[in-house]
Amino acid sequence: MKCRVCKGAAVIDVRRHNAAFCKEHFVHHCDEQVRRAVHSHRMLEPGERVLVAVSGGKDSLALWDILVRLGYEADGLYLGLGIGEYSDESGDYTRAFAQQLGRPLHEVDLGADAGYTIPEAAAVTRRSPCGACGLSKRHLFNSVAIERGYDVVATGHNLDDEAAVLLGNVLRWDTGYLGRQHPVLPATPGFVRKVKPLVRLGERETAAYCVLQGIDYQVEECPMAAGNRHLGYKEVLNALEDRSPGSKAAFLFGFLERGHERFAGEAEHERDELGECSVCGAPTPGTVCAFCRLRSQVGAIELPVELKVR
Ligand code: Q46
Ligand code: ZN
Ligand code: ZN
Repeated sequence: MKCRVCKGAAVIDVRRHNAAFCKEHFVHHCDEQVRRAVHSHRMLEPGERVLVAVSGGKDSLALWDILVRLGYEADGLYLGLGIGEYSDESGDYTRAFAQQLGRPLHEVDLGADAGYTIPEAAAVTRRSPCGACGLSKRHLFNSVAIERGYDVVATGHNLDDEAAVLLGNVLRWDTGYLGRQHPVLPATPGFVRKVKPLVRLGERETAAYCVLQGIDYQVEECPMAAGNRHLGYKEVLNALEDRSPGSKAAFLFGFLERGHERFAGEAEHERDELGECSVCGAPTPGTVCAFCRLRSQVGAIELPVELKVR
């Protein structure tokens, strides 16, 4: 196996691109994929302050590393989810990497700062932990970015994640989600811009990137992910990709180029109908936002009597 660029010994092949790379040119390949994603979707402007949502896993640490090397002013935000040993270790990997990188890391601990952990929220609401987790992340990434003066939140969703989400949305023909599924969600009143600069890299590539760059990351999957629908979608897509390399990318990029626009109106319609949460002021379609409702359900805050009936 020879490097496509320098013909030296390759350390990894990327079947989707029908190419293999040595270490130096693989790192360059990853940089280029991020650069292309950022430019073609106008994710970031020079001089903007970027808040990278870091979990301690390969994707978010690779993203942070690449953005800093590409010259962006990118700081980290780590959310302690309170998922036992898994969260303790994830926090350790994240802090160690922030030190290595020499960039500021903001931390929010759900238990100490919001009054609940993910396992507690799942038990009280009797819903899936990922539901409570997803809504907490969406709320806090946004509110911390606004409070601390960041222009944009970047998350480590990669090609595999986005293709799996797309498959789920298509299987249900969820037109609202299809309208919102894009590597850039522009800023709207009460929301900073959200971007996914890793959409052009698969998870095998982000893992290899970390190993080659000496980035130690949390290899364990979240113990609460078991039974998560996306894992099933990923398996199906991996089977397809195995038979015909490139199908995952064709599925996702074809949608972004030719399908997304047709659903975008749905998402705008939903956004137009948002008011302000009467507890925290965040944009919400109801009177109290989902985050504050969750906090009241777990007993972390008391809602005013007139709001409880809803
Ligand atoms: S961290 Fe949270 Fe994931 Fe764990 S509880 Fe589910 S959503 S699986 S990315
Ligand atoms: Zn090379
Ligand atoms: Zn609220």
